[in-house]
Parts: sequence; C-alpha cells; structure tokens
Amino acid sequence: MKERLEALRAEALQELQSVDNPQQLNDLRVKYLGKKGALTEILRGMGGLSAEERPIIGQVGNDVRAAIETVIDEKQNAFLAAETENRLRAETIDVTLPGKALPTGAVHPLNKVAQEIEDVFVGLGYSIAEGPEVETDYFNFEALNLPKNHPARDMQDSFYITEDILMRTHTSPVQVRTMQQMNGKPIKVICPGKVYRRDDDDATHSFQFNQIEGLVVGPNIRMSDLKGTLLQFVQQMYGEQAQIRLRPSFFPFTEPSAEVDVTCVQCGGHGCRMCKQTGWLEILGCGMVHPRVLEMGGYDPAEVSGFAFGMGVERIALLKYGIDDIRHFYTNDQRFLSQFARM
Ligand code: 2U9
Repeated sequence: MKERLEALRAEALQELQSVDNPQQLNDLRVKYLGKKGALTEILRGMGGLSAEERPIIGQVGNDVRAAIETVIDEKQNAFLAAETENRLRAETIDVTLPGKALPTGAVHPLNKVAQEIEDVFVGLGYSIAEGPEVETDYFNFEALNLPKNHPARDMQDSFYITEDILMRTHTSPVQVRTMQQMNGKPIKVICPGKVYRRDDDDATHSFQFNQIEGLVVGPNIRMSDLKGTLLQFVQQMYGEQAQIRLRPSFFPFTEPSAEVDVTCVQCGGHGCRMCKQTGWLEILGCGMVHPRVLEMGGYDPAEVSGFAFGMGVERIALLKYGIDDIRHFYTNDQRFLSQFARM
C-alpha cells in the first residue's frame, strides 16, 4: 500500500509539472485529492491493515496528500500572480502621453468688441440698459423728435409689423424708456443691442446689426464732456495715440450734432488706402440731446442738459481688426472665427 501511495505521489507530481491553466489544475485536484479521487481510493483499503501498520500507512497517506497540495497551491498562486500582472498591464495608463486637445469654442468677435466697448464705459461709471427689439412707433420715433411724415420713418427703411409697431431701427428707444423711468434724476447709461434696417446687405450694410448708444443727462452737461468722453473711449479702444475730430452733422434727436472721426488705425493719420488719404476714419455720431427730446423724457431743458452718442459695433470691429466686409461676421466660417479665439 505504501508503494502504491508513493507511486501515486510520483504520478501526480509528474502530471502537475505540465499543467498550464487553472482549469487543468482543478481537474487534477479532483482526480487525485477529491472525494472519489485516487488517494481516497487507495486509503479505503486501510480497513484491512493491522493496528501497527495503520498509523504508518496513515502517515504516508497524509504526507502524499500534503506533497500534492503543496504543488497545487504553488501552481494556483503562480496562475493568480500571472493573471494580476496581465490585468495591471492592460490597465496601465501612460500619464506622460500628450493629451488630446478638445475643440473649444470662442467668443464671437462682435460680442468681444461689444464687451470691450461696454467695459470702457462701465469703467467711466456708466450703467448698461437694455430694452425690447420690437418697439412702438412712439419710443422708436415720436419721442426722439422724429414726427409723423419724417423721412427716416419711411416704410422703405424700417421693418414694420403693424402701423404702430416695428423692429427698432436704433437702441435710442431704450434711452427714452430710461429717461421716463428715472423721473428727472441724472442718467449715465449705455444701451447695447441689435437693431434692424431695410438695407440691402453689402460689405458695410446689414438688415440687422449691433449698436451701442450712450446717454448722459444732468445739470451742466456740456459738449466738452462729450468730447472728453469720446477721446477717452477711442484711446482705450485704439491706443493712446488715437485722436478724434468732430464734424458738424444733423440728427433729429441732438442739437448740435456731430460725426466723429478717429485718426486712421492703419496709417496713424498720414494717409493710406484705408482712410482714402484723409488720415481719418468715421467711427460714430453724437450730439447734445435736443430740448424737445429731454422734455418728452420728462426732463426740464432749463434745468438739465445731456449728450448722446451712437456707434455700430460692426464698424468699430472692422476698424479694430482691419476686416473689409461685415458679412464675415454673419456667415460663421470657422476659418474666419477661429482667428479670434486667442486674441
Ligand atoms: C436719446 C437722445 C439722443 C443717439 C445718437 C447717433 C448720434 C448716431 C449712429 C451711429 C452709427 C447710428 O449705428 S449707427 O448707424 N448714431 O450717430 N446716435 S446721437 O442719440 C440719442 C439717443 C437717445 C434719448
């Protein structure tokens, strides 16, 4: 029996040598050590042994079991270690690899320029006011000294919705609303927003564009305040070297009125193609608020005065970036837009 046990040990260890997967290993455990396995089969014969032989053979049986178990456990541990290593290898991340750059959006150049303009005026103590894009004839025209039959009210020039309601043609109605809300108190606001005009689109015109207008009302507001404000604005926008000049003009809602030129952003005033050799570029309109407009806003022109100005954001942006056609702002060509992502 002892020989059979030792032969079994030899056979089992031999067979375990060539095991190369956990399934095989488990099959051999069952084959040799299982309840119906080879070892149990041999030890069943111990019933026929003498009292002296039984403990000796019992001991040999235990030794054989222990020897086979040891090898099985070793193999088992080796399989486990290999499996862990493979899993870790598969999960390994090289943190030194360069990252994949995600495509990011950017603020649209028009919104960026509008934001810059707003920042300049907020820095000068202005508040920002907004209002509806669909307006009444009263706020868009009447209260701005554009009476019925005024040529600027022409159906050809504005998008009318009804006889009395239209898409605002400027942001001026926001200032009118502000005046009526402020009840005679001093005002210092800018009004940014979209405006609508029945123009045929071309390099410098669009049926919809962005305006920023400003209004200051209070005691002793003078034209020199307006000039100083606009000089401060263009120097923050285009650089310290920028200068302005005012040319007489006409608007129904301001008197006197002026158009404002800035020294050419391209040539600095020497004369070039961009400024048509004049050294100047027109950037905005302005004036002292017309007494009738002050009155209709609830202010007494004998007590207060005011200045106002208006500019097209598209025009300011064209000059700032040297762009030759406003349609670039609306067509959303990524080759155009992406140039402003890092500016
Ligand atoms: C109130 C009183 C006065 C606003 C003004 C301009 C001059 C002006 C144009 C510039 C280019 C419009 O975008 S544009 O086409 N605007 O020249 N706007 S003064 O005057 C006001 C506004 C509101 C109550």
